[in-house]
Amino acid sequence: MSQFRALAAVLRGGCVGGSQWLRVCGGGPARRWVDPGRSCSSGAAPGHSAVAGSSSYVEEMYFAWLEDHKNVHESWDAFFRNIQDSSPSGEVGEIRPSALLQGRVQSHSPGMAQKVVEDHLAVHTLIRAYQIRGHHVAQLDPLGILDADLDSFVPSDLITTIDKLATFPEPKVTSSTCFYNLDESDLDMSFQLPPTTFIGGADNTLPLKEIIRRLETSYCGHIGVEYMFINNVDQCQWIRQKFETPGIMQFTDAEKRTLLARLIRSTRFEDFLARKWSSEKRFGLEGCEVLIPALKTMIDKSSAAGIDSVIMGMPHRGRLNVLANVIRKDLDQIFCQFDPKLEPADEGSGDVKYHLGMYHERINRETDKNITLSLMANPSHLEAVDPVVQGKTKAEQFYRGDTQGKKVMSILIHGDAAFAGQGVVYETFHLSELPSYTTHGTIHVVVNNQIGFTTDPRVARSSPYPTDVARVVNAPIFHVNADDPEAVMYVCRVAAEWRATFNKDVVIDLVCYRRFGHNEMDEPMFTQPLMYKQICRQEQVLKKYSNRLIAEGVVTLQDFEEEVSKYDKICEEAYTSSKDGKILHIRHWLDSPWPDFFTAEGEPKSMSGVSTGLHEEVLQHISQIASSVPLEGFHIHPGVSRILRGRADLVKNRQMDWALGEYMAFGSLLKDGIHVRLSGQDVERGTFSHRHHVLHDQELDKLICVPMNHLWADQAPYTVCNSSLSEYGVLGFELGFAMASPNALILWEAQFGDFNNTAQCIIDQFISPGQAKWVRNNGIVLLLPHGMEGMGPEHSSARPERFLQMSKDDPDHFPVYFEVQQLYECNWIVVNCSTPANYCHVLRRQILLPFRKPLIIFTPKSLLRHPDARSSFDDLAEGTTFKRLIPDEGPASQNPAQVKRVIFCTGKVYYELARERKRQKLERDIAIIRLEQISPFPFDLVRAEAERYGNAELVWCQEEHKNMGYCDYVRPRFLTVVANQKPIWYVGRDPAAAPATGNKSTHLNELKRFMDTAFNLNAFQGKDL
Ligand SMILES: Cc1ncc(C[n+]2csc(CCOP(=O)(O)OP(=O)(O)O)c2C)c(N)n1
Ligand SMILES: [Mg+2]
Repeated sequence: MSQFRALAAVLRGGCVGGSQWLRVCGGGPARRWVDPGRSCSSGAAPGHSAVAGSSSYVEEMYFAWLEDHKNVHESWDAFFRNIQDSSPSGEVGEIRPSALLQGRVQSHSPGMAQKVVEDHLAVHTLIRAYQIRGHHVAQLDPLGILDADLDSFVPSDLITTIDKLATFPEPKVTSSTCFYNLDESDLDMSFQLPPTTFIGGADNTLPLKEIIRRLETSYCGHIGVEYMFINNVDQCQWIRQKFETPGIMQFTDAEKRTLLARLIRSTRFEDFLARKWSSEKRFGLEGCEVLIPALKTMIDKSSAAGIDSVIMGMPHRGRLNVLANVIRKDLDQIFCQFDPKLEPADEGSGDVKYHLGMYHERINRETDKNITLSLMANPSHLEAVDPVVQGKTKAEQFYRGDTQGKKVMSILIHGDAAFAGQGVVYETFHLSELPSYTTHGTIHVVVNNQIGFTTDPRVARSSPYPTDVARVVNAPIFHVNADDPEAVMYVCRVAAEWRATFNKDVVIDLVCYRRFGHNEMDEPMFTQPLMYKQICRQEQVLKKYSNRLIAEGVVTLQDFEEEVSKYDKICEEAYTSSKDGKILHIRHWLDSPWPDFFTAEGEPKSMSGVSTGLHEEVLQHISQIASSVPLEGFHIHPGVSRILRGRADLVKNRQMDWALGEYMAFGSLLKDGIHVRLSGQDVERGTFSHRHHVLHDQELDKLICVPMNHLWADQAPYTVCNSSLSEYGVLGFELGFAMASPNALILWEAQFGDFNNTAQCIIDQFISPGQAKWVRNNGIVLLLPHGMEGMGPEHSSARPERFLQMSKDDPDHFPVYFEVQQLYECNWIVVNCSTPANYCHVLRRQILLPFRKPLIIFTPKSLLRHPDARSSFDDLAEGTTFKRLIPDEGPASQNPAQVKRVIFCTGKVYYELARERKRQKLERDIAIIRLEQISPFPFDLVRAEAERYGNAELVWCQEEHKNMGYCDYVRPRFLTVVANQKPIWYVGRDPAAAPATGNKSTHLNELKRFMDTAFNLNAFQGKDL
């Protein structure tokens, strides 16, 4: 708009900025720089500074224009046209333009020329205002009663209707008209359009009336486009082009018929369920039936763009409909879920029908290409599945080498209240652009029924729209009225194209309504009486759209009715055959099958024990890489160099510390083609600076070296990635990643185990019960730094008690089989390893097992560098395995009958106990036994030890407080082991509310007190059981 400012100044007799070179803004893409001294044929715009004081220049332009309008720049053309149009005689050809200008200025109104400029400025501002705020007045609510942005205010810089502007008499009175100083006499005036709009189509100028009309059509109809916050000009232009270009929203008759057919399926499916099972909860889609054709459109367009796998996550609402009509699950399998007499055939507790997942490969009818659709099983916990879907998508992309998301993509469906309210949505958005977490664009669809259970949006969120969270990642947001199916299909098309073009997230806000209560049994009139009075009057979208297509002649009433009865018949037939099913196979609802890993029946291929030992050469090779820099000329930090030298010294003695033990596990699995991925906050270096899996060149920015990827020529890739500062989102993501393949070791490390509780939902709803609910295995590993080291209440405890409380092994039952069978039956494995070798074994076992279980490892902090917490290479040699329990191997074990006390413990406290025992010279009297695998409980090995030390009293010692740690879990199991014939005494900290004291000396006093008890052989004499 600089030319207008310049001209305004010129016409006011001033000069602009003294610049000799002004940018020519008008006129579309052919932008040029012009020399002010050049002749008119250069086509300089009217804002040119050379105009200053030079009426002859204007005249030159004018005469050139009279000869042929194309002789001058289009902005001059518009300028002269305006003057001509507003000339009283209309005979401008006979007068000099300067006189004309002066004439206008003098005879009409002194500011007329200036007004021309100001009006142009105003029009440009107006266009921009619509682009930014048009969505606020878009007609988004199908019910016509609520404002989608929770505000009925019309932004003062929008005109909104031509009528409104044109009917205001002079002087202009309203804020909207005053804002621009435009009035009805301006409506027919033509204005130059800036290059930042496409409303002109092929025209560069348009009358104001038409400008407003087109802006209203583009921005204030049934689609509200929110995108002007995006800080990328090309992306903004792309969106403008998609929504502003006149007539761009076109559908062929065939497309309209397909849309109608899909709407019929969506609507009649819900009607059918309602008819057959009127008192069953199904969380129907009524009021947003358009979701089905919407998803199908996105999938069609994405398939056309090359996508062949779509992974979806969604909540309860409309889920059965999506399974039936998008994924195309057999209808009889859906209907048989409603049969209360159905017996479950698979082990596990199963889940309600609107939580189950599904995986299906089919031909996309629109593109004739194969496409795999999966809907992830999810808990009731709204939005919790979002990061899980992203992780699974990322993994599929990774394993297929789809580095740009051109083959695999995700679609997430949300409820309006949950999308706005749940923090995990934000956490998931923040993963969307991170290199190791991006899925290269997700299409989000919000089923915005303007209610959450019984709660109105105005009390459920502070943002205007439920979708505002997406703005943080510059995702465009398309709000659309769900009762206009074509508008919905159009935004779906654009969303799919956006994702294919920019590989970034996009949000569709499907503004709809919920025809019934939260579920079919609920009475919505209790809480939303007016809304539901309107809903009662609201015609079904299918009816509205079919009437429209019949009126347009696209289909006949007979066609429509035939299509409806065809689908009704399909439903009836499926209903009949569903009655034959007597058994419910949850296996048929698996979202992530691993067909090659299990037998055809889904069983492990073998149940034999696993040998996790390693060849000496493998140990030597890995340790050599772990203690060196495999890249020539790489400059590492002297501190890191010292650490690597320390490792080399250990290796010379065939010894390893914790970091080396981990190296051995990862390195050896990589050798066998197992992908290893370690993710979490600061994992690359390691919170405790022990790991250093990524070396940073000290002289070249961003030059890094990952030695683990230099182990073998044909090794699997190693991914180690510092995550965003999130637990819920990132753990969910890694859990999803681990679903994609059994041949990968996926680990998430908490910075401190204490922080795992912000991911509690993923642990409680997915990791612990995942297999029981959804019959799918998952081998995710949680590394949770844990230990009472005087670091205060938030840096001490990974809360072992919580994991153990959720372990399903029966405390009162002594199992028959151990090792593999016991692991097969558990819901997860909980370990606290005390040696690097055992840590390495348990990680290797995780992959060598013929099935997958989540593995929770309480990992050490001070032990990382403890001189006693080391292992010999011999502990990892061929033939060695993971030790579920480490017996005492000192003097006590040589004469067990003499032993007076056996202290069972786990983890770091072992080293404190061993030191104190030595100090008190009680090595013959007291045996110390380490439980390395806490759950499932090694009943067999504990019994062997208890029997071996038959005369000794049994003690459980832990450093945690009595109401925490392992005590409540192990005590009943010990009693089962000794058949309740002996007590198991507790030694440890007293009960407490916080996991640890914040006071260092209190910490040490507590330690001393329980150590004293542990080695006081009279401590329990005379005490009751
Ligand atoms: C994390 C979580 N908190 C609370 C609930 C209980 N709840 C179930 S549905 C619902 C309302 C959801 O509203 P919305 O997200 O708008 O979806 P709609 O049911 O309207 O489709 C609530 C609060 C839940 N399932 N999950
Ligand atoms: Mg809702």
